[in-house]
Amino acid sequence: MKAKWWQTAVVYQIYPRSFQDSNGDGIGDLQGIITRLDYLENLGISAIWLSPVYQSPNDDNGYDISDYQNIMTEFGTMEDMDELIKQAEKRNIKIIMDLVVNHTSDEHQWFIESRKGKDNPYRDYYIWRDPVNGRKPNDLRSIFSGSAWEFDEESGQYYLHLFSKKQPDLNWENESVRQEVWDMMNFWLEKGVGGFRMDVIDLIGKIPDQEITGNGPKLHEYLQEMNEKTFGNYDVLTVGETWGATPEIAKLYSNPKRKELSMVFQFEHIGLDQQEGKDKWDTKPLSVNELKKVLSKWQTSLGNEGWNSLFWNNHDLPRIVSRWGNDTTYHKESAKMFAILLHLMKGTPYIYQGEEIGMTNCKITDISEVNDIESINMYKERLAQGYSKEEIIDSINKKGRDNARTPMQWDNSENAGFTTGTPWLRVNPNYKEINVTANLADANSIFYCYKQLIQLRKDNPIIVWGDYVLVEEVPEQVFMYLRKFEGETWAVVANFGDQAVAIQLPEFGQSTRILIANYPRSSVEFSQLELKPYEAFAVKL
Ligand code: TEU
Ligand code: CA
Repeated sequence: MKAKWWQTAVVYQIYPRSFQDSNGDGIGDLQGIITRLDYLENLGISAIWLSPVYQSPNDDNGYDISDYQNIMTEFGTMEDMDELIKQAEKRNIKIIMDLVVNHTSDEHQWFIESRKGKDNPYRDYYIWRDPVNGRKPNDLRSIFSGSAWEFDEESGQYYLHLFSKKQPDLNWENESVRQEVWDMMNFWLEKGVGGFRMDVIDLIGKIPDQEITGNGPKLHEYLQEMNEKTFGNYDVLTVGETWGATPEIAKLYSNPKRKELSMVFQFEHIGLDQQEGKDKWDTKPLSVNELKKVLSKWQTSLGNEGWNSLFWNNHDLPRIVSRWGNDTTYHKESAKMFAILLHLMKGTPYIYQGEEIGMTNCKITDISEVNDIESINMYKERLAQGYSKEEIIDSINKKGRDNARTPMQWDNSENAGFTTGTPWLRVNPNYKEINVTANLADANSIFYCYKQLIQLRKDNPIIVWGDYVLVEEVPEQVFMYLRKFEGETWAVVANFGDQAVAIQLPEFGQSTRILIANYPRSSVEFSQLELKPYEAFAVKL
């Protein structure tokens, strides 16, 4: 079958605020990104997912948009954006925009109008409700702590915000809202963008009066309308952020016959260290068996009715090498183990800025060091609930989003080469050892492991199309799977732990056709195979 370009692509996510500052104000910007396109071309990626760069008061660092068709002043101008699209295109790199249309900023013109009064033509662009018995309409909670209802004195009504108070939810039942979104999306498509990542798109079908938020009854109707009215006529990548997706739901979004999206981000694997029914802050140890089961389920459930995305990291998640790897003794080995394990699976891989050089979490000791509204709101809420400051700071160090947002570490000069000014968020002190320059100078670096994996995907259809089979007769900490395609079989083996482990699988024989490995290895003898801590490799059987 003819592959879609995004089925063989690897996507790189840039959080612009933290990627590269070009004018010394301590904030990353578009011109800074342009200066780093050669680096990304060298890595071999085919597309950049750009976190929001639109006008925003930055209550949620750009995920609160006040003008979808103008560039955030701190990031540059629309001319810079046009130049980025063009310069990327020259390097065969597409720009995927971040579409945040579940909500806007409260400083968007639509909301400024809407809150003027009940008879304003924009009133119905948002979700306003009367008090019930003098109280908020119902118990819907904001993901950023507290109630999802904010009282507006002016009109005596509440408005809905599933995120911060400055992020009022749009009313998707209103076809004028949908038309505004289509017009805005077509503005960007006509500029030649390569697609959209769709922020919390599973929420746009919400029915607030029934306290339904994700996967509402009209969600897929809206997405089919969106496809037909905007990107359906373009060869673009669309990926929905759908926290609650199961494989069955993922098929609804990504079955090509349904003309909705290319794929979704599901989060089942990345939530495995969260206690059942609790918040992200309430963690438990990861079970490697659970991880094997969940990832294998996703690898084998979609068939040709959908397409997987593959990721460990993004701007909302702690850095995987700190979260589930070993960012000390086995830093390089475990970072490469995650890369090898994920990039040889079926689906489109996403690399989050800094992942390719093994950037780690960055501990804080006091809430004053924290930028992220989600962490700050949780801190206040849990302090009021009686949690100790130590427990809360520990939660933030484990799962806080700032871990992913410390500036990109380019070299060992001051501020890691990110800025000549004062960085908006602290630079991780380990930049002296962990940085791009050091990686490029070391043939055995994490960077070259990612570069090799990206090239393997380009050269070997088995990675894109091969059937996936989990190998179960191995110790719990060993994650081993096969890929099979047109008579060829690859085995991918990963020791997901800091202890050496032996496996005996004589039926797999032996091979010297090592495709990639994170320790020196010239052959594999499966009848007696000793794996070093975090050892990972792929071999042709
Ligand atoms: O995130 C959706 C979302 O729910 C996350 O905030 C997640 O629940 C939380 O961070 C736990 O890690 C998207 C964007 O990726 C995020 O950056 C925005 O803050 C959010 O939507 C609102 O736009
Ligand atoms: Ca700047």
